[in-house]
Formats: sequence, C-alpha cells, structure tokens
Amino acid sequence: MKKKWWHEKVAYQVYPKSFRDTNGDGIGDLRGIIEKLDYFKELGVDIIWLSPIFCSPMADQGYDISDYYNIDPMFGTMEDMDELLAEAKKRDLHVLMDLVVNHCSDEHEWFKQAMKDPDGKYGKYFYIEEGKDGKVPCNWRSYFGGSVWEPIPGTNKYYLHMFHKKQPDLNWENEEVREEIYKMINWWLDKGLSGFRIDAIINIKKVLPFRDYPADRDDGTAACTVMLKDAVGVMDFLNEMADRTFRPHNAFTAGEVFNEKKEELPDFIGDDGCFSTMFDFNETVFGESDRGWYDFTRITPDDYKRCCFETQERIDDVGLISNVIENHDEPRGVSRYIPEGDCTDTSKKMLATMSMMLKGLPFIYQGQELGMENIGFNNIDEVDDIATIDQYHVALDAGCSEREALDIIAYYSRDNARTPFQWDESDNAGFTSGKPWLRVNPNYTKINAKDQVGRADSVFAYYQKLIALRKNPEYKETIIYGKLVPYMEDEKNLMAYYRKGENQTLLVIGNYQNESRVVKLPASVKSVLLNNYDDAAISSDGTIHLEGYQAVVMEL
Ligand code: TEU
Ligand code: CA
Repeated sequence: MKKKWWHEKVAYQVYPKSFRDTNGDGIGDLRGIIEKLDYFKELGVDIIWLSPIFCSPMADQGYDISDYYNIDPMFGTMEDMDELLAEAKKRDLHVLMDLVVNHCSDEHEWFKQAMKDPDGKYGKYFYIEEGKDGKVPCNWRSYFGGSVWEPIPGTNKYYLHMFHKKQPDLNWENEEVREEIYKMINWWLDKGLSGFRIDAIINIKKVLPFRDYPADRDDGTAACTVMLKDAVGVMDFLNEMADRTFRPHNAFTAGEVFNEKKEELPDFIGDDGCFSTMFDFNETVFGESDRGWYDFTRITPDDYKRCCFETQERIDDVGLISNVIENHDEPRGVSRYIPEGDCTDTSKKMLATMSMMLKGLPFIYQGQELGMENIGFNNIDEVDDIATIDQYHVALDAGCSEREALDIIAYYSRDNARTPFQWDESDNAGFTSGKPWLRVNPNYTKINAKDQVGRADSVFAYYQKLIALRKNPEYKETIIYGKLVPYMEDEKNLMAYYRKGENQTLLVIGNYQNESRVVKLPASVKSVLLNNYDDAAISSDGTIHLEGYQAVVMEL
C-alpha cells in the first residue's frame, strides 16, 4: 500500500445540524463548528468530515440536495464556509464534505424541469419509466420503505427513488449528468476542500432494464439492495469520476460502500483504486434481515470480534479501511456493542481501544469521544428520522406491540446519534440557547465535554491517549496482520490481536465482559503503552490478570 498524506491520520465526523448552534434557532451551524476547531485539535484529529450543509428541504436531513453550489441558510453562508476552510487550514485540519450524487432533491432545478417535461432534456437526468399494466415498473423497495417508484401526476410514468420519494435518483447512464457532477466536484476541490465522503455511491449503477426480484416481504416488494449483485459496471463510472476530479487534485475520498464483492476491493481502495478508503460496515450490518429491524439478530461481543477480524483479514494489504464505532446512520456504538447494563466509562474505553487500534483510518463520530449513549424513545413523536419511522411501522405490521416496536427502534435508530452534542451541564447541554430541533439526551448533566476535557480519567482523555499512541513515531509503523493471538481466538468475550512492525510487536487485548480473568500472554512484556485501569497485573509466570472490561496495549 503506497503511503499518502492521510495515512496515520485520524478523522472526525461532524453532523452539523446537531453539533453547535450559535444563533439560537435550535439548529447547529457553521459558526458553531468554526468556534470549536480548537476542540478538534485538542482531541488530536486531523480530518473533519461535514455531513451535508448544502441547500436542502431536509427530507432526509440534508442528504437531499436542492443546490450543490450553495450553503443552506440554516447552516450559514458561503462566507462562513470559506472562513471555516481558512481557519481549518491554519490548524492543519483537512476538511471533507459529503458528496451526495446518487440522487438529488425533488426541489432541485433539474428535477423541477424534468417534471415539466418528463421526455425532455432534464427528464433524462433521472430514471423515468412507464408503468406496467397500471402498476409500478418493478417491485423494488426503497431503503426507507414502500416502492422505489413515485407516479408523475398526469402521466402513466413514474420516477425512481432508491431512498425517499423526495430524493429522485440521478441517471448516471446519462453523460450530461456525469459532466454536471464532475464540474461541481472540481468547483469544491478548487475552493480548498481536501476531499469527500461519498454517499451511497454503490447505488449509482442500476440493473437495466428494470425488472422484478423475488419478493422478500408479504407486500410483494424486494429490497432494492438485491439488484446490487447484478449491477455490472459501477467501476467504470467511479474511475471516470476519479480521473476527472479526485486524482488530479490528490483528493482524499472515503466511499460509503456496502455489499461490495471481495474481488472488487483493489478497484475500490487499492493503490490505483477509485477511493482512498472505504468504511468497514461489517459490524454495522451484522444480523440484518430484509424483513426489518424487528427481525434483526443483535450483535454479541464475540460477533463484534469476528466482524472486525473478518474485515481486517479480507482487506489485509489491499488498501486502507476506515474503522467506525458509529456514525450518523447508526445508533451510539457503546449502547450497541457493549452488553446491556455494562455501559461504563471503563467498557467504553475498552471498546474504543479494540476499534481504534485496528489497522486502518479511524473515523470518530461526534460525541463518541465522550461516550455519548442512545437516548431511548417514549413515543414515536419523539423521532424525526424517516428510516426509523418506517421501521417502527414495519415492526407494528409484523405484530409487535407498541412497546416492543419502541424498544426495537430505541436500539437501532440513527436518531440516537443525532441528538445534540453535549457540551456542558447548562440548558440544552450548551448546544443551543433556543429550542433544540431534536431532544437532548437527559444524561447530558453526566456526559458532557466540559466535564471531560482536562479530566485525566475521562473517556475524552482516553481517546486523546489512543490517538497519540496511534501517531507515536515509535509505534505508528506497527500494522496489524489482522491475526488473533491463535490460542485466544476461541476464548469467549476476549479480543486480542497483534500490531506488528519492523522492530516492534504490540499486543492489544480486551476483556469483553464484567468478570475478571487470567490470560496467558504469548511473550514477555517490555512495556505497557495504554491501559484503561490504573495498572496491569502481569505475573512472572507470563499471565495477565484482566479486570472486567480491561483493555491493555503492551509492547512484547
Ligand atoms: O446512507 C446510505 C445507506 O446505505 C443506507 O443504508 C443508510 O445506511 C440507511 O438509510 C440508514 O437507515 C447514506 C447516508 O449516510 C444516509 O444518511 C442517507 O439517508 C442515505 O445515504 C441517502 O442519502
Ligand atoms: Ca443555528
């Protein structure tokens, strides 16, 4: 793998709407981010990814863009964006924006023109199909439920939306569309962006002509993802885009790729791949079922371990993987991957160690560094997210009670990650002086940045140490071969792996349970580099006594 400027860096995802509000409208804004750039430096991160801040009706929280060339007034102005880029550059922070080009908003000018003349120039910017015998063109189900086809009033035609009906898919088969997209990407890169996180990009290649797939639900629909296995040629689009935009700018790109085929990995993230990195979603998609969240299998510590290692071994040296514990599409990781009732600062630090020391580029999601947790829901009216509301109804339709349905969405909803950032113990956690757009987690008086920054035993301080260790010149060359310590592989609730370099071998070990245990070490210990307890009881007989949820990084 060739070294690039982003290797050994650590990235941080900002969800602007929930990060910090400076004008009292209850919505986070760019000025709120500008004022906190030193917070990112104090944590030790290098790359900042901003979830979308372009003009948008916010049907899907900004992932429905109505103007790619302007900042939505709710977040601020283009001058604010220019100031953010300039202030970030002064601090050697790289800024990424979110590239959402599988679809745009139905309020984008292109789509408005298309609806006026579905057969005209702009109609060809989208997928517009005639119905079959008065029915939709095919039985695919949107990511957010219901058909992917929306009727065009006054015609027997429909337009395609893999996501919400206010997110019409752009027709990537149309070269004019691709040219429009490349022009926009270059415009932003020329403004000084370091790159992009690339949204839902695996969906841009459709199986044509559109056809039904065997239904996986009683309503006769099939998950739209089912077509991905038959969609051939996405790499042609991605390489063309990279050649026309990313590569000439040496831009950093993080692809949001799901369902990729193993043989495609070099094309995605290899030395000559179209992206700099892609995310490990193995732990995220574990236990999924097309029938809905009510039918999912919840992940255990051993599942988590296996998912992490399967990715590490699959990626091996092909390219750079990006490891996440959570993001804006997922629940809070500490509430998901730590067994119920065991969620403490100690176990949060253990989880952070297990993920952050893996080979790859860590993306920390806002609040993860504080150990922010799921919020829970008393009723569906507390939920804003379209995906969660859909899954709530899917659970009820499947026969779940109201309480069961609320418990299911409380565990999986991405609104858990979108509650306002918890800055301090003042009203609304210091996020806003107004009414927050989404409920603040009531635990903000106990979990907030003001309490943790500067406190040596806080989760925040532990993340600082983890990031510093990853960057420590003495150890940053250690790369994991992705192998468990062989005789520990089948030990229940024990996660242990090597990081090996030319001259060092590190052992990363986590006791993923409340009960303490004694573990035989594979070699003698030169030094303990990180520990979420005050000390590590290493005995002369070559064993270590691990307390509940103890994590230790040692040099062997
Ligand atoms: O998510 C794309 C995606 O693959 C979905 O499965 C997503 O994980 C799901 O909608 C979560 O319930 C991207 C963005 O990250 C997501 O926020 C957007 O909703 C989606 O694309 C549409 O732009
Ligand atoms: Ca605001």
